Amino acid sequence: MKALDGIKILDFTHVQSGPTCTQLLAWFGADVIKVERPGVGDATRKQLVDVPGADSLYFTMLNHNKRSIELNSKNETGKEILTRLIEECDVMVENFAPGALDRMGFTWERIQEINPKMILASIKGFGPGKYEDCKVYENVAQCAGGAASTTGFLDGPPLVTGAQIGDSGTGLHLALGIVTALFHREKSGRGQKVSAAMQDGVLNLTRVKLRDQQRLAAGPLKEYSQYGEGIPFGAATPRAGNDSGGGQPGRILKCKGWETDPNAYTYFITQAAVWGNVCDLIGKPEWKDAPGYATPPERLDKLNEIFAAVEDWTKTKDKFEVMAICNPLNIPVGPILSTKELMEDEGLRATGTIVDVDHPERGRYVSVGCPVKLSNSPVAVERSPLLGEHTLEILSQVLGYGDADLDRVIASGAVGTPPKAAAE
Ligand code: CAO
Repeated sequence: MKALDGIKILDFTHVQSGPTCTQLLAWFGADVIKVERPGVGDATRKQLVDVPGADSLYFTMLNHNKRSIELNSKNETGKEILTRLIEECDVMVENFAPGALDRMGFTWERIQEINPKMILASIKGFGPGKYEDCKVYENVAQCAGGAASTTGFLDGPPLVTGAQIGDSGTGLHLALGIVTALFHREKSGRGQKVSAAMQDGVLNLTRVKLRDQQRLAAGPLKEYSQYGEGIPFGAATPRAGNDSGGGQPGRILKCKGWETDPNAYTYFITQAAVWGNVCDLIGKPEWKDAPGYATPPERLDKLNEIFAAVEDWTKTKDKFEVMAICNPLNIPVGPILSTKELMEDEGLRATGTIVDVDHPERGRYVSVGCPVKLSNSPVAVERSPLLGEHTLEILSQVLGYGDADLDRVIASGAVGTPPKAAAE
């Protein structure tokens, strides 16, 4: 039995943010019924296509373990089916542009009338306020949520990160909101509305930079490289390159092979507790007790000099040798791993964090599996559904439609052309 066995999710999500959330719930055992526009489906099915005629990796990697029903929610019979699905399901998840659900006729008030126990979970770009009507994609959220202004180097423009903190990050936040609302429903007997705005999700993940914004009032941020370089601070938290965001100084440093390999780098943290080990390792034992070097505050204006000396050492080793040597000395380091190296990592495959998935249209592909492991609810990653693959199954098994109902529904055009009709 899986943790969320018995929970039915009406999945009205598309693109990345919402599907990330419902994929997690599916991995934890919920029955996720993905509603897609007949003949079209989630736009990502046909975005960034690498195998002609097959669902894209963008779609397959975000929609594992779900069932797909084609349903035109603007058609009268489609609305009837959607109403029945709302009656049967526990949670409805959507990330339409603001107002789209209302325009379909399914306001929060209407949904509560249909099923008072329903949890309606929504992702929007912004929360209530001046931007609430805006459509938002990943990088807009990274920019509006504070991440971009604090990412990059001091002398360069703001940067977005490859980690999809706006989409997948908000999906994670929403998943937590949903299971919390399910837990609350056990006691209250009622559903509720769960909202997660992408700007809020990014800001939550950028909170240490708001910490630094307020610390500026007390003087320069001494752990930032620019302090040691004598560059004055401005009104807002500056971009800090690869400086550590915490209290232990760290940088990305070159390793052996950096001239030709763009990922021959390591992250290196000069944690105060192992300063002596760092000094011995890099051939600077005299720094252990030297005035100006012995304590963390004294070292703050010398971080460039110190990391240059550490880099002289890391450049003599490859990034895995750095890891092998530093770990026994309790020095926190991390190799810069490429996507190729991660895909081939045997350890990640052993834990199910990287998985191979077979797909009837595209063959075998690699995906990220569930990053959260529950000891009593193991995850088996199953391929994403083809468009409308489960339309008839859902109508008959979940909604109890008989043959006459199915004929009527198919004739109405509300569910596209499921296999039964296609065969006739
Ligand atoms: N049957 C009938 N109509 C359907 C349907 C279905 N099964 N599914 C969707 N539609 C309709 C919607 O009702 C909407 O119609 P109206 O505009 O007439 O009300 C229309 O399809 C388009 O929906 P949309 O506006 O959500 O889609 P879009 O491609 O124009 O915008 C996006 C996409 C992501 C910018 C927008 O949905 C959005 O801002 N979502 C919230 C934030 C978010 O999640 N962003 C992250 C996306 S991942 O990077």
